[in-house]
Amino acid sequence: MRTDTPQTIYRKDYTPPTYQVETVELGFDLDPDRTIVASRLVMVSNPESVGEGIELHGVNLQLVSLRMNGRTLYEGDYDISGGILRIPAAPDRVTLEIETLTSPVKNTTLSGLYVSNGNFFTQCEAEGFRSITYFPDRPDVMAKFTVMLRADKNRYPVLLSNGNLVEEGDLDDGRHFAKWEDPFKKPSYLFALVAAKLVCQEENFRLKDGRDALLQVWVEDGNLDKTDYAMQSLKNSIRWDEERFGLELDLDRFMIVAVSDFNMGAMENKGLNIFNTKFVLANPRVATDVDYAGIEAVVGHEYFHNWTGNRVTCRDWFQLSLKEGLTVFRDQEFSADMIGTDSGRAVTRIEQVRTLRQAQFPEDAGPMAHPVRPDSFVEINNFYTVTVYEKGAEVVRMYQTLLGRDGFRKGMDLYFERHDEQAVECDDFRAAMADANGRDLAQFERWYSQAGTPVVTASSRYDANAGAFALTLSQSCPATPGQPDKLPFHIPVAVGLLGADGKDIELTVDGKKAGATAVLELTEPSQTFQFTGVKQAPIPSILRDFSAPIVLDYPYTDEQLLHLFSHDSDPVNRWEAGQRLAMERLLAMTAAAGSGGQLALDDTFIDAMRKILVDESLDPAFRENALLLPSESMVAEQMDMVNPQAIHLARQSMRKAIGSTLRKEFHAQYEANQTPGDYSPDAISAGKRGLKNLALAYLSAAPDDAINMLAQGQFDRAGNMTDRVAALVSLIQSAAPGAADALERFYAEFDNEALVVDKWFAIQAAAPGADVAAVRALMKHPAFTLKNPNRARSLIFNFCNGNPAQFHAPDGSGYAFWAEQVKALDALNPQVASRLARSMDRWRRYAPALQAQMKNALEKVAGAGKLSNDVNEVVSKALTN
Ligand code: B3K
Ligand code: ZN
Repeated sequence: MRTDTPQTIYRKDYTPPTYQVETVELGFDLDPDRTIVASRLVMVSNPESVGEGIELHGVNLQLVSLRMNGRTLYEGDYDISGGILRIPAAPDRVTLEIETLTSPVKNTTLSGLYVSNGNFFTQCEAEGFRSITYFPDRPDVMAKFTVMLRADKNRYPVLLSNGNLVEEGDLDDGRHFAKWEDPFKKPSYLFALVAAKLVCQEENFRLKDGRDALLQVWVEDGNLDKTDYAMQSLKNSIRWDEERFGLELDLDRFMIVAVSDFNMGAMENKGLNIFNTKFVLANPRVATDVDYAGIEAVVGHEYFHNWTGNRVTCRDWFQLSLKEGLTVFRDQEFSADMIGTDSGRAVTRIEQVRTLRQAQFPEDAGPMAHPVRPDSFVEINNFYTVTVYEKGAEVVRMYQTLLGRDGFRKGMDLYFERHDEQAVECDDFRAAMADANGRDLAQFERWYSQAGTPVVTASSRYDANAGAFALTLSQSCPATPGQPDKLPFHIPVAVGLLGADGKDIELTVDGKKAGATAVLELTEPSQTFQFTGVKQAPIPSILRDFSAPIVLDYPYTDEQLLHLFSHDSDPVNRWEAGQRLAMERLLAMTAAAGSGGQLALDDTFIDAMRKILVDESLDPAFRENALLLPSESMVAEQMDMVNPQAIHLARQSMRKAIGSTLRKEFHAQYEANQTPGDYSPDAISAGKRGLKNLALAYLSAAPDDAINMLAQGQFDRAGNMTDRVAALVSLIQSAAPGAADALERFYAEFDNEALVVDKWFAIQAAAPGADVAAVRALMKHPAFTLKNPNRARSLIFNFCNGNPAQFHAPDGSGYAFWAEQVKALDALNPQVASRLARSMDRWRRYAPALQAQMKNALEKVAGAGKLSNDVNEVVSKALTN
């Protein structure tokens, strides 16, 4: 959204709305070029407000008429400026009737009311509703909505909105109508409508209280063979929320609608979730295991919002993590519970830790760093971040770690008891957790107010005579923009001690028995915890299950890490030990590669990998994760001066060394983890495929004819997309003779499946040989378009973020390309453009020659005229912070 001067909005400036809206009646006469929106608002002045007059938001609207209590208002009775319509003099109770005009087909931003494949959709969070009609478009204004939709019956046979369908019928001129009523009051960001030619899979589902709810998954004709998993995930989500949190579906009907043009994953509109097709459509032919897992997680996430977000919503957008952090935590727990086993849970936890390190830690250390509850923003859409979502989920998880599962549940119950149908703050959630458990969580507030990733430095002393082990934990947190100094956090640090036999030592901490794992509460800058009754020098396993989103610094020796890697009963720390061993070596090899030295890898490390690989007592999914090396961007995060090509060289040669040394073992695992028969996305089968395909990838790192044939055979015969894609990637990675042909065949086979075509672009964008010229050539392909976010992401984002060695080409061609694409996207869709703009966040850490060119590219974008607030905020923060 463009305004003349970008303004910073501050949390401290919050004031309550001057009026509340009791009821909204909306009438839509839908036409792609010219949609008329008639709105009737019953508003009452808010006794809690300090301001006066009525304030309605509106952008890009053509006002046709405005009436207050039956009387037409003329300019002078109201004024419109800076996206706000003000009526200075208004009685305490008013009825406003507003008519506006919009052109959905011209709306390329995919926010507000827009057209995709000829159908109408809306996206209102965060501030899209104001481009549909004038309204107090803020989450603390909650109203009851009634919606009348009118449209051509042939072109738009399906008319949907929030809540219950109360009436439908035919009109003159081939048009028809549907009237929807949402029984719950809601903020405008949860409004939605769909007018489209779609088909649905539907089912009645018995809720715990005995009611039947109608569940529907709506898709374009031809996609009904891909809706089963979304439907199953929806039913699982409903059941899970009943069982784990006692929360029931509060509507008679719950709809999911898939749309191919969508800015993010999905949207939790009340009773009418709108989804990116990527998170709905799946069958074994077109979707991978990762896609299936994504569908389960996102369907769950949006469904769980029905309580955490919709029934209890945010007072203002600074509180976004109140609903997002909590709902991510809930979807994480849901996915883990769906697997059901402890080791399965651990694998999901490892994946969460990887996301945090890969994306959130860099954000927390970069120019856009912000607290989980930000204090200011220019464009709120820029703050739907990994910090608000994933770090926010970690903050919620820490309550559960500190209070236990039952204590956490008590806190949730109290939260709903106090705040149902209210718009509240993060502090209210914390208060519910504290009060329900009689705990003081005052210091815990700093997780919401302080940005940056805390560093906990640990040191230990063992006194053999006294049988005492002392663990000293000291915390600090780096400065972040606007926050030079930090106060100590309240950090739960889960710790176990391993004996020489690899077993857990029963713990007594500060005089109290604590079992195998003690949760230490670090609240001071530095604290020492005394473990007694320790009969042998132990190896500490610190931060088990990744109990807090911090960086742990402990002077582990290689021997200790190898011991933990072989024995730790905590699977997350067992994995972590392997990651530390790998990272040390990657850094050393990168340094060697940078100075033209030898890239050697020690046998001890390879041997440790071998042991895990062949350990049949471990789940395949765990073994896959344990053998997966830290990504190139994770290595970059560990360096003060990043040399992307050296990192690439180091990581590739490490993969090659492991692949060739463990060739026999990888072959054996490849054979042992086949999944014959019908495809099933369950965690065990997916884990086997994961390990098998990891084996293939390692083998392909040191390829020969036999290995190329193995990949080719898998590509030719695979019965599912997971194996198909893995084989294709291996062929391309090893530059096998059949690679080009396989790519061509893959496209020919799936050119009708947009989500598979996205994969086809993505694989090529991330291929080691893909330089800017190759990406530019792919942009000329008839299937490429910047207008579809999935397609733009598949090629351009995957190149800029997923192919660092090429993106950071020494000649600066990657940066010039980035600048061009940010500008081109910005003219169409600022939200998508602004995400791409973030690729340059860490420019200050690159080697000087690269750094200068990155800065130059940033300045080029910043200096371009007519930039959106979205992109402007990101590039100017990158240049100043
Ligand atoms: N709440 C939406 C995200 C809206 C993003 C607006 N730029 C999806 C989700 O988190 O569930
Ligand atoms: Zn969400």
